[in-house]
Amino acid sequence: QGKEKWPRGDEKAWKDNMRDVDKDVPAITKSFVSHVQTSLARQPYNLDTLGAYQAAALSVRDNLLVNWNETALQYTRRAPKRAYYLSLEFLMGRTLDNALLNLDLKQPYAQATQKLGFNIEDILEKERDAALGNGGLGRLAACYLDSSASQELPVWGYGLRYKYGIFQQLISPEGNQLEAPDPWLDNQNPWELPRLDVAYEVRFYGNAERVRDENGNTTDRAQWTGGQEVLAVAYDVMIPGSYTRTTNNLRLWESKPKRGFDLNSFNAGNYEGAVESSNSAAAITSVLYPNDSTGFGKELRLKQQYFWTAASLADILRRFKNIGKPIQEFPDYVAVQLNDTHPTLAIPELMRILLDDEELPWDAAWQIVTNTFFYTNHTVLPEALEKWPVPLMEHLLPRHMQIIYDINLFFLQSVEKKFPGDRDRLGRMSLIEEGFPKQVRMAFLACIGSRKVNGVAELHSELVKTTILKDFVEFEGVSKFGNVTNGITPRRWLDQCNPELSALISSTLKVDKSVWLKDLYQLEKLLPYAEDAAFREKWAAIKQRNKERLAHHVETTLGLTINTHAMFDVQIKRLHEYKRQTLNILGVIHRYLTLKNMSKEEREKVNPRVVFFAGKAAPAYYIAKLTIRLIVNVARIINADADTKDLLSLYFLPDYSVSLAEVLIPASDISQHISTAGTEASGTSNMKFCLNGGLLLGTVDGANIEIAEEVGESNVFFFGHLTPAVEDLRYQHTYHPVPIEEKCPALAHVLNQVSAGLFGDAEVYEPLLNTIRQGDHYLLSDDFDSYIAALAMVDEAYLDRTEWVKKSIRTSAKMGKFSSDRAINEYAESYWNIEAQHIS
Ligand code: B1H
Repeated sequence: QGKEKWPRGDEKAWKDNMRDVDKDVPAITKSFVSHVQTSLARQPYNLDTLGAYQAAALSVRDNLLVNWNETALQYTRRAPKRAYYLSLEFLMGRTLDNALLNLDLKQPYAQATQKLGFNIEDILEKERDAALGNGGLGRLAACYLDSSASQELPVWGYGLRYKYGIFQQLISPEGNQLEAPDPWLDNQNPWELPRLDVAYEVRFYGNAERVRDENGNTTDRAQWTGGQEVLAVAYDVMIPGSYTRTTNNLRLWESKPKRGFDLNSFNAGNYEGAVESSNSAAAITSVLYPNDSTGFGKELRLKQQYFWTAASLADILRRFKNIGKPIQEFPDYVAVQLNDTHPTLAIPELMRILLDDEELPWDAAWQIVTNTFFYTNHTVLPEALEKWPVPLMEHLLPRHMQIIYDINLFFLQSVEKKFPGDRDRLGRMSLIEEGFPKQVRMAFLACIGSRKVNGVAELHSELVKTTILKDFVEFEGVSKFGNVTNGITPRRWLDQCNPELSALISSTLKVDKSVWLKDLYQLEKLLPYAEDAAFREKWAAIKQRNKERLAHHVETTLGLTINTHAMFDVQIKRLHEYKRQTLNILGVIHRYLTLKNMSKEEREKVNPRVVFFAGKAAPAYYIAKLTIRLIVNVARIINADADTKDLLSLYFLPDYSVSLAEVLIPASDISQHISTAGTEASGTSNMKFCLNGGLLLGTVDGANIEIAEEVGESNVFFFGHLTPAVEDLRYQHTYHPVPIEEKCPALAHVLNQVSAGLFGDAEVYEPLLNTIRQGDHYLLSDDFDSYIAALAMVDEAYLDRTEWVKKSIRTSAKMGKFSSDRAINEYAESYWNIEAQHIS
């Protein structure tokens, strides 16, 4: 180390000319102008703000690359154990602002661009979101990358470079969601580095032939040949840590045809056939599936999963082999986190490599595999548990299907040993679900192939152990099953989205933000300031300006004027029945009807409220789309009602995204997290709102529970039935249904008004209303009255503004636990066994 020979040429000539990170305004100005001149080939007189964004981005990227190269070099030299986060989704949002803040270069960039005639905030607004994810699961992956780099942990992400991210949501005049493609790569992406030299071949279809030994008996090995071969090409995205040199890597794979065209069919004059293989290869990474916990079964999705896990494992294995250690030591150098079951094929794929290529015996291979992988479950909803039809797997991945059968055979033999004669148990635990067709249960495969399994909040991790994986806890012992409560990065979700609050915190604590942003428990020191009237005033004034910023955004994008003196009440998340946006909109209607019935005098005592919704529905999720339509049409009626519009208004903001969340979250007084108890695994936006001083109205579910534990129940608004009651209530609905009129007259009245056409097209909403009238799987009729009561308590509390602001300060002050730094350190220490690497 240090003594090694300089690789080539004159060492001094290299070192004197190596670029360092720009730090001062002159260097930044020079780099910016140089990118305008050469990279963009443009002139000052015709440079628009988009061009300025591109030049700024290219210049920041140069800085990132300096650190990124150095980080990679030092990791290679030290060869520490590394962790890899395999996720089909990375919901990154915008990069420039985050990179400037993490590098502590925002000020000098603002000055440099100012001098050249641009406003940095306008420049930042030109960036398109990188929206390679659906919702919480994808954004969690992005927060974890930020925290890994900030904590100087050697962690890489692996994902897919979708040509189209999550669809763009449009709302038709009738209120229907329409989906348009998101061609996010159209204006070039300065944040990625194509690595055309890093490419792997990935096979699909073909035949798997068991290898026979000299006596003609089949062995554990097989040969997989034929079929289709495509190429996985790497694109690297730099992930800067906050106030550190560490810049990690997110490697995204793009699919390409192995050959541009097939020469044989080309010669035969079959042009279509010649380009066909090229088309289907490119299709693999063309689009992100927009389902978010609903609906599977598409062959192309399974192809995506295998393509990505195969390329990632090949890359990881190649890096491991460069260290020169025996394959048995693989788990000492590599930990792989499976983000949900989507990358579960990595388990049979590593088995295939170890058996067929490395020629290890089965037990040795299985030993390595089960010490390498870790599996995070993100949902216990039965419809979201991945299962793949056996015939499809056999066709697409014949060798992997053999391996899965073998894993299952050995596994069930060991279950049979522990629970002799328990056939029901074998059936329940089999990796193969009986039926037409048979299906592979991916969560079970992920569970038995992993060293540890975790859920994403305390309650959810308990539910994993007591419901979907109960038999596995009994068989493998409870110590394999853990919890890592989710977290969020305070860099993006406080410093970046709420700069004024961040500055107030730094000046009040007299601590530089570089310190408290990486030690979020320090926020506790704000607690005494809840009693300080001058501080409260500043705190409240910042919330007010954030509300005005949101109002301004809505005004400029939608042309709507919003009353910023009203309470801002926000529910933003994917549309899903279990998240119960329907409960919220029916509550809004209830409030509207109540207001309509009030006298003028009574109305004068009412605090005005503005309700915001945003979120996308899966394109084929009919009920979720109907909910959007109802919200939009309720908004149309009540925002136009002169009797009530100053007291209640409602907005559905189209095309929810990370960057829209950054405007909405700091502006909220109260946010809603109202899933049926036991259905929302964690939720992460709840943490974001609270960190920004918004109060929480929610059910006793997911991470809401832990938030209340931290901030105290007096600072949150809880309502609704608890998880243990849910099963019984559902049973009642099915076997002893009580008409809604009897059970919950207030709700029945609201439903009847919708049915009667108060918000237009009466019959259109019947299928949505019937989900409540019949079956009511998500228990709206059970929770409606306590929901309305909780909303009234929120109104009541808001009247005492001093007390409200105290609650707001106390809430934010107690969010230390929810930093993704805490979460990622738990993974690093208790799961992956990796250590921080300081990059000098
Ligand atoms: C979560 C998903 C999910 N749970 C399948 N499950 C998907 C499942 O496209 N798919 O196939 C996409 C997403 N996402 C969310 O994860 C939970 O609902 C949240 O409660 C949780 O906070 C988040 C992060 O753990």
